[in-house]
Amino acid sequence: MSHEDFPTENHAVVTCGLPYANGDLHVGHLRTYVGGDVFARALRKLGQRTAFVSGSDMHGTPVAVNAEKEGTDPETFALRWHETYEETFPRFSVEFDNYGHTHDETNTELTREIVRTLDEEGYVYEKEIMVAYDAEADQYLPDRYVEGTCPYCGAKARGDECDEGCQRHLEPGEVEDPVSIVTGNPAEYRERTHKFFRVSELQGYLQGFIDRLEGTANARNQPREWIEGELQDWCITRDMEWGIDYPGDGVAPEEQRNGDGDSAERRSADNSSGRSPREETVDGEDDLVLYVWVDAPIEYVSSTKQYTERVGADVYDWEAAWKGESASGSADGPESGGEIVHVIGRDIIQHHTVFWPAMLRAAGYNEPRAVMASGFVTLGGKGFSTSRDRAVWADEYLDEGFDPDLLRYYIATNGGFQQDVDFSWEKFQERVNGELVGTVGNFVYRSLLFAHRNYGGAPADVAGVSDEVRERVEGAIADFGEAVNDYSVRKVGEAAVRLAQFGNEYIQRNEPWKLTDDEPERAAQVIYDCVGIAKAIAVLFEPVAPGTCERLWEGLNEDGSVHEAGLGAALEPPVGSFGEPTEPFEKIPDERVDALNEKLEARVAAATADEEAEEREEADASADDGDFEPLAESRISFDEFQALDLRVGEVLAAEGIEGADKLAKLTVDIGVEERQIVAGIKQLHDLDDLVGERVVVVANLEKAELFGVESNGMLLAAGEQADILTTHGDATPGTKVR
Ligand code: B3M
Ligand code: ZN
Repeated sequence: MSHEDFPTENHAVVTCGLPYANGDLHVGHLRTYVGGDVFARALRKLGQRTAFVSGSDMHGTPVAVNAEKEGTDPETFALRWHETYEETFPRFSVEFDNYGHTHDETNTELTREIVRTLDEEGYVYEKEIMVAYDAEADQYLPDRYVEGTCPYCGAKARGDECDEGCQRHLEPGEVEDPVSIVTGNPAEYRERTHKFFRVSELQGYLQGFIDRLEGTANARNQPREWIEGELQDWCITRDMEWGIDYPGDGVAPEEQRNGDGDSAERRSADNSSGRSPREETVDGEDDLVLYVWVDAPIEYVSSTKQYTERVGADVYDWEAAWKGESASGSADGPESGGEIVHVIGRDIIQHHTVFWPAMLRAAGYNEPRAVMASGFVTLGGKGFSTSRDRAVWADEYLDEGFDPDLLRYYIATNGGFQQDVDFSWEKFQERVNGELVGTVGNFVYRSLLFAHRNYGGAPADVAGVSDEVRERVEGAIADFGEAVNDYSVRKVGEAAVRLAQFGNEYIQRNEPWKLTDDEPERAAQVIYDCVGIAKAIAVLFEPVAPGTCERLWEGLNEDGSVHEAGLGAALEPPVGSFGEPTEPFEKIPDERVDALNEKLEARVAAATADEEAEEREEADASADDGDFEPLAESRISFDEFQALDLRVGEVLAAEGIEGADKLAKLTVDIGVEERQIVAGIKQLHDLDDLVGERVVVVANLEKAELFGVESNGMLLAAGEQADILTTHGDATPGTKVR
């Protein structure tokens, strides 16, 4: 890539994180897809050759688990959701140039080819590891089949990701206290041979990469901690049936496709290696497929390839984007040709800034130029939850009959892209009625109506827009270009709204309605200027409100489609005559918002009640006698016990650690000194009440860093509810506990 400002001569490709084909889409999902769509449209407006691609993520445990719940096979299940997504995205004007899926032939073959290359280049090795296993269900428990505690931050975590805490990727075997989601039993461990990708070998490369990476600040900064620390190799196979088989040597691709093939490698696999009897009798083979995070990002490339296959390489060449040399000359690694921009949710930054660039590098592909990671959409400050129906659904929005452009505008411009946005219908209404109806709609409608009534369109015999207006439009074009180069979706939207604000002020200041009789030439100039501004708004606002802008464009009798118009069109003279305009946006009445609110509040209340009931059940279960951990088998000597330096402490201060659900930072007086201690108690205790409490501290525990905060010691606490140990007499801080 060039790192030159957009537009460049290179082929750009904008991708959106692939939705797992496992359930309905909600407004939280749409944030990323609308953001990606706005950005891709904006790049095209600048004249950048751009492909906008994505696809459905068909594999992995997120799909397998949900298919199993429904009693459907994963392929049928995932294909059904894939078809739904394919239909839903365009209804929000999210128009991918290609929308494929990870299970199709293009992606299966390309995945195999890339993995083979990694293998041939020496980036893959085999290792015996312990993987979670459920003896009762008689199956391995990869990824989401198991839940436990994150070893890094203590949050509740899934087998392969700390989704509620630090957002880290977890390797098989890393999650602590693993419990099977199939039976609820504690998982056992079994030894298995798996394939590993030597990410650690690319550490030096990745350090350079992260310095070059553009995009949102969260995506450029968060990975430093991972890339600069110890980089783990990455297990790229899983014990399951659903997925793409690890490619064997010399086996024709067709024989291994679709995760249910009968490859030579699999047939010769060691049958005594602890595979479940159930699986053996069903298909008599060793189920080892690629980890879903291998074939998923490869779909970005496959989808671009399918686009080229459809339109021809002269229109768009996928190889130029993903493998080609820079059009401006220099050809080496980072300087190579594509402008690859990944638009994702902030929970998958690590995959896109560590594993994926490592894979691309090792396989000889171009590296991403930018990663734009969106914040989440929340409800009442809490994350959406699909399973609890705490969400605003995509279909629900459409069923309300709202124009998709309203939601696009709201989620694209309400706060910076990386900020979390708390969804509310009032806020939605406020933005729609204020900026869309009040500013943009008002200006466009009143000027065009005046122009139509008095001149039948843009007044004739006007040489062009006035200098003042030309400068304003040029300024808006410059702001738009800067917004794209800042990766700011919000500022892209703001450029047009600001121009409309100016338009309102301009027409108000010049009062053309007072000029028509006495100063007809000035009146004509002002109205011509306003039509020019309206045309510029259609061009500049198209990325955010494509449907509305196309209608406006047609209303102005302009040629072709506003989607094809470049930024230069914003300065071209308007065609001239046009008919009676319509109002671009409609006001949302208060009653409408009240009804929507009522519905949403009831839903959030039900979700919260469910959650609380579940938490109580969990607490009761952990208090249950039958649930005690078995006593330790080995005994320790008194000397060994003495080695523990346990002290009485007094809590001087306690505060939550921002961004961490469970962690609190405590200042504890242990007599000899004050200690900063991080403890996983934030959700379980009222932190203010802890101040002044006596506690017991392990004073000689190695220092640790949790969520970037140093912890110098540990509090003793009992059980899941972190019942904090204290003293009952007058032992002063610093007293040793024996
Ligand atoms: N399918 C969805 C997620 O984790 C996952 C994205 C893949 S992008 C290559 O948000
Ligand atoms: Zn974590």
